[in-house]
Amino acid sequence: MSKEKVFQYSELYFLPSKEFGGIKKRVEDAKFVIFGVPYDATTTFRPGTRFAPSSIREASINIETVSILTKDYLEYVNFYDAGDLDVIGLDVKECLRRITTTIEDIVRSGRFPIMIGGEHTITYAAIKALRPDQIIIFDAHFDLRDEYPTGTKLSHATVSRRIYEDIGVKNIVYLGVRAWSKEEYDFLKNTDIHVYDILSLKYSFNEALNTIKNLTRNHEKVYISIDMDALDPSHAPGVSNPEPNGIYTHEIYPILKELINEKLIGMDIVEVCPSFDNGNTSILAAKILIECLTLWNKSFIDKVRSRLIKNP
Ligand SMILES: [Mn+2]
Repeated sequence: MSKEKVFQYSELYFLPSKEFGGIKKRVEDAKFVIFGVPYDATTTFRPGTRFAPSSIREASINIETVSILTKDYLEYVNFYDAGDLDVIGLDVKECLRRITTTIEDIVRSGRFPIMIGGEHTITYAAIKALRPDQIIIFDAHFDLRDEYPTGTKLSHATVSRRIYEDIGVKNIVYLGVRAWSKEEYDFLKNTDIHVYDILSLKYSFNEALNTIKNLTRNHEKVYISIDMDALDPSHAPGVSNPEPNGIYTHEIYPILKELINEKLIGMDIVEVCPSFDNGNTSILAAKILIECLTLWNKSFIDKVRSRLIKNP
């Protein structure tokens, strides 16, 4: 007997389920698969990003599911929230191995992964599985140290260095960076890594947006990683390593609108730290995910529509 038949008169008495947006869908129908990675074992400053997936889900069921960029509703997007990976307490290599295997499964089934962290280290595993030809990273930091702390090669502060050197994805674009070490700066000088520093975003926003528009043009497989500390601490206070003078909420929306198209093959949102949040960071992360999902979904619909117009 189906659940609908059992709860014929009382169905409305139940709280929304804990899936993202409170929306329960069949995995068979899904184009996108969301999963959480509650992992923060290499965190060096404010701990607690392991609590972000459930906190962001909680936020998502208490806000409206409408996207202000597309005017679409999350309910119309075919996504499936698979829950969280069992990674708390694992050694970092095993955690990353589980993520890579999970994403390979999602891709093999013809779907797109969306990962909710957890600390930024988890992006490494997604890149390993997906092998994009371009990575766009929103971050206050480069995460390009060779070791951090000394002797540690794989951590939240070295993740992009490992992606660049070990996986070999060289086309990295940074948005919102405003804090680095001399070692990272010296390393950057000998690479083609592209940086839109925060001052160009802040003071020449329209110019920066115009160049951002063309960023994905020559690429086929794009991955986007959003470290919530890219945003200003006044907008996103609950992160592990806050850094003043960041991107404002009204600035990230038009940027996402330019970047999210049918070339996107996966994305993550990381570094929300509920233990240091007043609640706003989880809500903003949930809202950004709603905007991203509806934009991404719309890009596929637009592509099919333009094909139909060409070949009716
Ligand atoms: Mn960061």
